[in-house]
Amino acid sequence: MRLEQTLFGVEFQNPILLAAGTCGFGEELGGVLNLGALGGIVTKSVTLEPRTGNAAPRVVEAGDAMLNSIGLANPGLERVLEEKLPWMKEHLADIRIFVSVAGHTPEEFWRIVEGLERAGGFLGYELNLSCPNDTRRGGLPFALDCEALREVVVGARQLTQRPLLVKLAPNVPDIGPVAEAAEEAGADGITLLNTMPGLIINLESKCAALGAGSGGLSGPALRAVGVHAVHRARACTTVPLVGVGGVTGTGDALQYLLAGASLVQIGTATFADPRAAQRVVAGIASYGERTGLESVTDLIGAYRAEGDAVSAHGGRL
Ligand code: RRO
Repeated sequence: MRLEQTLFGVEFQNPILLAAGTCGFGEELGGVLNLGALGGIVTKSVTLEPRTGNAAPRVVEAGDAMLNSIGLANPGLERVLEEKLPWMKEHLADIRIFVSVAGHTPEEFWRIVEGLERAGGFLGYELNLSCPNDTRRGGLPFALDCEALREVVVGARQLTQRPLLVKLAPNVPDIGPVAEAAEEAGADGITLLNTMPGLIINLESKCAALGAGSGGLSGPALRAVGVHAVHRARACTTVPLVGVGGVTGTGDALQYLLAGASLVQIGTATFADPRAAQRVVAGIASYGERTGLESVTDLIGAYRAEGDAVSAHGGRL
């Protein structure tokens, strides 16, 4: 089975990417897995200024999930331009790189995109409008408010010809209209989903297990939420979708493809097994051989929804 596909005008050698926040800028993982064997990576979210992040502990296990409050720790735009992008340009030339961008205001997003535009070493952007750990001053993440989302995306669209992904949040009543708003505002692709707000309380101290209090839940517990979101977004939009949430094995990635995702990101699983993404690429290839498919694109959106119940909002559940 051919794993390659052309998206956003370029070829992806396979549909598996590492998710934002789980691979830094690639350097840290280079020694333990062959990044060149993947479809691509999404960098840690970049902010205008460097951020040291939230109080420790920043990550705790939660049964079938993980809760994090990293707090956007990153070196900031200038060091990304000076150090990270040149490194990626030299070492990761064969894979597709999206730079994740985060800010408190629309202007911050735009200034980062403007700053990055003069650099090489990456394909496009993933606008992180959905971080649960860095809500903009007094407000909600942009992805919880379609008008706020629209403003950021429309402005960013005017600044770049590069592919623009928009990353959405799980905690909305219906992801369909949010995905529609992202497409209408100029997104070339939509990433579904970021982590889900969560809280773990330590029974001894009666304090939060995370230093910052609440955090974002990820891992297998979130997979069905992500697959459903991709299916729902597929019904409402035409741009390529990128599925993320709870992929640990081949079958999980296949579900996202069947639901309509063209690309699949692996995040939390990499912490337990740095080679998880490589394993999934090999697993998809052998699934294709076993089932006699010609191309991975034959799988995308092949979910048979005929028997689904119809939901209250008129879409299929
Ligand atoms: O850095 C974080 O705390 C973080 C980010 Br930017 C995000 O988008 N999602 C998440 O779960 N954590």
